[in-house]
Amino acid sequence: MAKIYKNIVILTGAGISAESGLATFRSENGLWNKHRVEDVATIEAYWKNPDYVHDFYNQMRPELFNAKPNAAHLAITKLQEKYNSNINVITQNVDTLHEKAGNKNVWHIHGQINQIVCMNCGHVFETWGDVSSEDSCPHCGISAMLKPNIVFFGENLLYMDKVDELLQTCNLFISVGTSGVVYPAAGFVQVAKFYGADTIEVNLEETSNNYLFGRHIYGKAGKALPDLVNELLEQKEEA
Ligand code: BV8
Repeated sequence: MAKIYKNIVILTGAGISAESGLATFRSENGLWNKHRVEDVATIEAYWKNPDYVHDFYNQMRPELFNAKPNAAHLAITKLQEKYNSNINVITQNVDTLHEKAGNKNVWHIHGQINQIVCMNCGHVFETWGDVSSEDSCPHCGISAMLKPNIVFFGENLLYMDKVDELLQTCNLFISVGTSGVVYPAAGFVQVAKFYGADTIEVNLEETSNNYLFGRHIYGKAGKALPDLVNELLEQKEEA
């Protein structure tokens, strides 16, 4: 009997952007192999050497600005347009490929590369240019307190109230391209399952929390996700 899902949540990680040419974090040539996490992605690293952290993200910004969405991102737009149910994207990615593909309801729980936050007044503004500790906040004017609006290890995630609401009401939870090692995102599947959702993991290979998923689709997201979207749309037709 074909199942129709009223509320769908899609969690994405670096793997969904891999076919757009962006490096993931934990593969052999991943970002974390070239930089120690402790030096660039912790709040302590930022306070110890803000310009070292700014430079890490300044170098990343042009590549992400030029990156193009791939078939996996576009498949989400197709699902949102044709499946006509409540479909939200919770992404750990700081790139804007979901938006470039036309995805709606995108929640960047680890922040965004093109956003800067002032640690003094909390003002968030957008830029694709370089930022340094000399720059001052356009809102409160104070300098040396600007940080990429990216959630470092040891910082709370963004939009967690919305995430809680989505996980408690979703009937289908799909995880795409994440290794499942970073919490609390890696635990979202557990919450969704507890509230009765079906769970599907789409990934290149087995992940750290794959035992939590009801179904696994192994392969590249650029092929596996469009196939899954077509399967869901066909089921909807049959119902
Ligand atoms: C928090 C910012 C509350 C920088 C990131 C001990 C145990 C458990 C948890 C903890 C612990 N000690 C500390 C913690 C909490 C910690 C954590 O989880 N640590 C882990 C590593 C042990 N979490 C936190 O600190 C979080 N905050 O908990 O707040 C708090 C408050 C105060 C004090 C304590 C707690 C903050 C987490 C966010 C950290 N920021 N990045 C940046 O993004 O530049 S994490 C980083 O990892 C990225 O954000 C990234 O999004 C995230 C997850 O990585 P993935 O996206 O999964 O990427 P990865 O490379 O790992 O995997 C890619 C996958 O894709 C692979 O499986 C690959 O096979 C697959 N793939 C590749 N190609 C394809 C593909 N799949 C399909 N198709 C393809 N073509």
